[in-house]
This record gives sequence, C-alpha cells and structure tokens, in this order.
Amino acid sequence: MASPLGSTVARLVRGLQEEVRTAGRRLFDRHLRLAVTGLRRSGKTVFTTALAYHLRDGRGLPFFRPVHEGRYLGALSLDPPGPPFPLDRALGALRASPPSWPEPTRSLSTLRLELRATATGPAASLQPIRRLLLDIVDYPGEWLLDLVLLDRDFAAFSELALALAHDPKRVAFARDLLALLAETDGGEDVLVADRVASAFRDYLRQLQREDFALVLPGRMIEEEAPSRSPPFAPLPPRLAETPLWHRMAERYAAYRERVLQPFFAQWFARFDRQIVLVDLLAALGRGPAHFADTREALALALAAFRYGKNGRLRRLLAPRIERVLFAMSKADHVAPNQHANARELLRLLVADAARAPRLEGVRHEVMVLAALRSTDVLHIEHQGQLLSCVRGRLAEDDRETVLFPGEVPHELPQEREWTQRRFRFRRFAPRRLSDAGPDTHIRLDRALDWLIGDRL
Ligand SMILES: Nc1nc2c(ncn2[C@@H]2O[C@H](COP(=O)(O)OP(=O)(O)OP(=O)(O)O)[C@@H](O)[C@H]2O)c(=O)[nH]1
Ligand SMILES: [Mg+2]
Repeated sequence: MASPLGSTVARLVRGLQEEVRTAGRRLFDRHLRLAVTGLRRSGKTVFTTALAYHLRDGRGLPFFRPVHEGRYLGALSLDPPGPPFPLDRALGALRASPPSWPEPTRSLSTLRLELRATATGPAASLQPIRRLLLDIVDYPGEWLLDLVLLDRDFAAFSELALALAHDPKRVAFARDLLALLAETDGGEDVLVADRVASAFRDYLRQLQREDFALVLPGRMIEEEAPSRSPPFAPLPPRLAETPLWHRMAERYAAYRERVLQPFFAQWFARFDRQIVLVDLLAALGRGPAHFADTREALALALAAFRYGKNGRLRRLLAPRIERVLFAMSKADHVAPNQHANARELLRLLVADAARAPRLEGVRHEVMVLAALRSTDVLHIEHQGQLLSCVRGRLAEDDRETVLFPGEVPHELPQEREWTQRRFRFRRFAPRRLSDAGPDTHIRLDRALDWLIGDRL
C-alpha cells in the first residue's frame, strides 16, 4: 500500500504536470477560462449546462462560427481542475418528465471541455484538428459579492456595511443590529461579539428573503459559517480600538485570509473572457429600489475582476479578462418583440458595471438570451389588436398557460409606471431538453460565438 507521504507526493507531481501542460496550452492559445458571472439565481448553472449540452456535437448552434463554417467536430468532457460540475445531475433534471430546473448551487465546481474543429489556414496540414480547452467555474451567486471585500480592511468593510444598513430601504431590517451596536461599549465580553455577529447574520438573511441583490458578505448567510472562520459584524468608528473592535477585526481578517483570498487566487484571478448574466426582468419586477440595488451590486462585484489586454506572456502568468458579454438571461419570459427594448434597458442597468472593463479598453457587448427556452410565441387578436403572447408551463402551478407577459421599457420607467405594478413577469418551468433544435435556446450560439468563436 502507498504511504500517505508517497500519495501526497504523487498528487503534487500530478498537479505540477497538469500545471505545465496547461501552461503549454496557454502559450499556444489552446486554453481559455470563461468566467460565468452573475448574482444568485441569475442563470449561471442553467447556462453552463446548456452550453455543455449543445457543445457536445454542435447541434442547435448555427451561429457559432466553427459550426457555421462546417468545421466543428464536437466536445469531450475531461477531468476538471477542481471538484466536478454536476453535469449529469443537471441534465438528468432537465430531461426528466416532468423536467425541473437544477437546484441552487451550494458549492464551487468546475467543468472542462475540449472543443475540436478542423483547422484552416497554413497550419492545417501540420495540425489538421484544432483543440481548445474550455474551463468554466460554477459557484453560488451569493459568493460573488464577497469579492468586494478583497481589498477592504475591517474599517472599510464596516463603513460600507453600515452605510448599507442605514440605507432607507434596508434600515427597517437592520433595527436589531443597530440597536445592539448603539448600546455596546466595546468591552471584552466574547458573548457580545457573538450576539452582534448573530444579529448581523439575521439582518443579512432577512435581506435575502426580501430579494435584495446587494447582500454582503453573502457567505455569512449560509447555514454553516464558512469553515475556519468565526462570524463577524461591522462596527461603527465610535468603537475603534476597543477590545470588541480588535476581536471583530481579527475574525474579519481570518475570513479574508482563509476563505476569500484562496478562493479568489485559485479561481477568480485567472479568467480570460467573461459573461455576466443578469436577471433584468426580475430586477424590473421588484421595483425601483431593487433595480437600483442590482445595478449597484453588479458594479461593486465587477470592480473586483482584472480587465485588460493580454500579451502572450501575461496570458501565461497573470491573465486579465479581455472580453466581456453582459447578457439578460431568461429572455423567453417575454415575447421576442420586447428583446430590443430589454437590450437597451440592460445597457442602463450595467452602465456602472461596464466601467471597470471600459476603463481598461476592454471590449464589451450586450445581448438578450435564454439558455433553455421554455416558452413559445403566439400572436392573439384582442379587441382589434395583435398581442404577442407566450405559452409555457408556469413555474408555480405547473399548467400550460398562454399569457401576455407585458412590455419591457427601453429606459428607466417613470415613478408612476412602477407603482402600477406593470412589470411583473412570470416564471416558467423548463421545457424538456430533448433533441436540440434551433428552438431550444435564444441566442446561446451568438453569445458563445462572441465569447470564444475567434479561438477555435
Ligand atoms: N425560462 C427560463 N428560465 C431560466 C433560464 N435560465 C435560468 N432560469 C430560471 O432561473 C433560475 C435560476 O437559474 P440557475 O441557473 O440555477 O441560476 P444560478 O445563477 O446558477 O443561481 P445560484 O446557483 O443560486 O447562484 C432557474 O431555476 C430557472 O427558474 C432560461 O433560460 N429560461
Ligand atoms: Mg447555480
């Protein structure tokens, strides 16, 4: 039997060999890490699943360049660089009868595909098949916002978190926390620290139940506190330098060093391209405060990524994101004649978030898509007007329904329009993922082409 030391060494050697192989592939542009980014429930897991499903043989992807040119051969699923993405489970759920959406993601997982296409150009005679290794990381959307804390010390975190807690739309949920902070003198008592931390967590959970997008730190909401780091809470400047402050600052530092920084360094610091999925319709449906909240959350989260152009060496050693696609997911919730407006509105929602890539001269595009189309469109005459309706199984009552989903404004709605509760888009159950045809998604192939089409 191999000794524990022997197997550790063997694992290290295997890891090192893989690193060297990856470096070789990156040197020759044969490796690409795609960041599928989005707040919770924005559609990351469904997007990743649909992508893997269609890339297997290229069916249903007519606008993906290698397919369009008749060169695409297919994709293999390879051993991933981390815990494997549960592709079979997600596909199984979408293929079952009745099908169901994949569960919300609870931990990080990775998907590695090798895409193959016949080569063109002068190198084709030497290497007739082009291969591209595509890596994707899937993770709970709640974790995304925690990247905001990477370059904030405890004082900066406290300032941000308490400014949010005093925000008029949140302050009602922060009452217990703020009362507790007002009455403490910052003494030694560890029980006070635990009570404040637990009030902070209750407040964050309440925000999540109320569907706020900006919930920070997102990992504090989980049932189990992130292992190896005790819970913490922000403190007002009045308590600076008290024993309570030092205790909290220590806990916060432990969280940053043991949970956040390794997570970022291993998975988030090395992307080449990025798609940012946005549930624009849900943000619109929840009203102006939530819309602004989503806008702010996206801008904060994206500021944590590194953008810029990559030379060959930089791509190898410290890559930056060189291309970004902002995409509204779940476009099948509305009729296609609303997509142009949705795209314009999405531009407004992500204007602040797009600043980080723009300032580095990075190209970005805006698109409206559905990774798994679950409705079709009907035109129905109503009082002399032709209405574009959608037909699908509603998520909540599982009946096939035809409904007029409403209109998407192309700019921020006026105050009175919000109050009419006009923007309430219904959620649909998935349509069974069977034979992939052009109707299985909306613009998934165009998105893919924009993101990676040039590399195969
Ligand atoms: N109609 C429709 N609904 C979608 C589509 N993609 C996602 N959804 C809906 O959005 C929900 C969330 O999608 P997920 O892919 O699980 O979202 P996520 O970003 O992985 O969420 P977390 O894992 O919680 O971060 C699904 O359960 C569906 O209800 C789509 O293409 N069409
Ligand atoms: Mg997910």
